[in-house]
Amino acid sequence: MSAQSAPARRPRRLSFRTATAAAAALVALGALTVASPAAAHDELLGTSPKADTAVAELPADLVLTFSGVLMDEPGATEVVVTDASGTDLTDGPAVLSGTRLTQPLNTQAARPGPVTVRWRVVSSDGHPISNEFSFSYGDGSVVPTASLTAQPDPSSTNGDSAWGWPVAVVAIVLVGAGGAVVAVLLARSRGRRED
Ligand SMILES: [Cu+2]
Repeated sequence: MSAQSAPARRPRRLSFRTATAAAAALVALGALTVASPAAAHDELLGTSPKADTAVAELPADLVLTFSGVLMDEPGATEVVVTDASGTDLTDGPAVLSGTRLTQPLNTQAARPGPVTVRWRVVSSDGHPISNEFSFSYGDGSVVPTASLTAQPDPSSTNGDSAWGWPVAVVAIVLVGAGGAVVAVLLARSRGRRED
């Protein structure tokens, strides 16, 4: 190693350290983003009527069952039930009892066909979770729910919310990118030591 080249390398070594720290931070952030929601949030275990099914009559109560005892605070729970024309089918506020959320329905207002349910609750860990599903009643055909996370899905590790999967994908990309940066930087520093 010549004396002339040493000063020129100092700033490069500093930026290498900074880049390594940034890459490590990305990896840690990605891992946290993947791990925390899946570990802590409650999940919607089932609904009555079931998602993506057809029922003969609209029941007087819509029931959502969760994996944990939901937080019962003013404004924490919201259930919006509409028919194909957008008519509100709820009959008063949803009633929360432990893990069960019951939403009375106005059976007179609904027209046969698809019914869309949008729900938002506060999980037992204090985090809001939300999603939507649909079913149909009468002679209406079943409209499959775009997001299938409202029902238990063995292939899913995160049934918390509609944006759970995009977040997981971004996190995985971040982890991959961070790992690649670390690998490139390690390879470069190894090459530098050899010269
Ligand atoms: Cu949580």
